[in-house]
Amino acid sequence: MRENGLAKQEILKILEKKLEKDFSYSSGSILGSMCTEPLDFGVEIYLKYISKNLGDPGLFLGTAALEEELVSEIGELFNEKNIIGTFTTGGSEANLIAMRIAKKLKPDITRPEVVVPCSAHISFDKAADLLGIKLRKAKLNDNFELDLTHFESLLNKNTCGVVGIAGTTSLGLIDPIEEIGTLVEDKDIFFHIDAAFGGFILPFLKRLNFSIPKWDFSVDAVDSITADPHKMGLGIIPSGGFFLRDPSILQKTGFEIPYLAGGNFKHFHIVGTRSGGTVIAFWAILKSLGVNGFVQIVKRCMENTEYLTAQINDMKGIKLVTNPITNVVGITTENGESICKIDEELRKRNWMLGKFEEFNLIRVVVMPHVQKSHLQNFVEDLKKILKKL
Ligand code: 0PR
Repeated sequence: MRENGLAKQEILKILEKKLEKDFSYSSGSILGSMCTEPLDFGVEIYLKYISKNLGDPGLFLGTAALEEELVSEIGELFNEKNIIGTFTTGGSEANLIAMRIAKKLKPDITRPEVVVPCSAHISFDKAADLLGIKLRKAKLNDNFELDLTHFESLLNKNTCGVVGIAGTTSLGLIDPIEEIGTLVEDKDIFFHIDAAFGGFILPFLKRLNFSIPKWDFSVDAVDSITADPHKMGLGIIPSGGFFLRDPSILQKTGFEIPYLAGGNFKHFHIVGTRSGGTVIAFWAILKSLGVNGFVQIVKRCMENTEYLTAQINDMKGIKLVTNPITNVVGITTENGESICKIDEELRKRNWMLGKFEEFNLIRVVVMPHVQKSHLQNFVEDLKKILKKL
């Protein structure tokens, strides 16, 4: 560390140079990310309230009340107004919280197991590792949908939780949540939905008359949901969300910090100090956009998704993995060859997509920052690459 500080201008100049290597959302090359540029107004609010700490809610009573208000607004969106919930660092922390609850509610199970589809996000592997839970992974069918019969066969006396995904990481698909619900009802098994990605797009797709199966608290067996502001919610990076139907679970399984200036309180969090600014910003984003604002954003994402899928359908050598039901497009080779070569060539041209080797697919996520002109350039490059191969 330097003895004397540097002038601000100088620091800014150095930073600009050092961060030149970063890709930017506005350039269009980030095509495989589930994050996006947060809404400008949200950024403004975040900067204004950046020092609020929800790790000590007794000191920030207004912010804590705002978080509750925001949770019940989201509850309405997810079809159950009287939920409780809290904001996290992202979907991974929210899923970890859900897995911990599933284990805690079943103290008599000495070797707890959770059943997840094999398309589940890596955060479930991390949570299982941290919590000493055995993860049982259910297979997918040839069409990449969950094999329910296999899922059911993995349930046993050690099962403390099951997970369904509303908006899978690789393809944006929705698991058969009602059917999983039927498998676990009357079994006293905790049922968690990972809608980290889908949470803030599915309700708006429904408004646009897309056919979206039930995935939220409207399914009676669903106990909790992960839904992330920093994905389709256009929230500050990082911000995730965890929502829970039964408030008594907080009393049964929450942590306590008895010594805080603001007083003792029950909470689910793995972290202590926690951003209030991201929560206030998301409150403001919902107020500013309203349902119709989100619907317009989602409509544009879907129009761009349709443009891309039509182009892929017209190309020789590659094909869609499935017909997208959200703004996630999976691309694979027509003849079953590895997709890696195409991915490599795309990267050389600065197109950054997600690559899922286990499913032999590359993923474009048509986020709000992706413009049609970006996709047109991408399609041109893709055609050139395919011609060369
Ligand atoms: N659940 C699902 C269904 C997810 O897709 C993700 C992350 C998570 C949970 C975990 O969320 P956090 O990353 O907030 O903890 N999905 C993205 C993915 O793995 C994360 C991501 C975001 C990756 C931006 C790259 C990127 O540029 O694809």
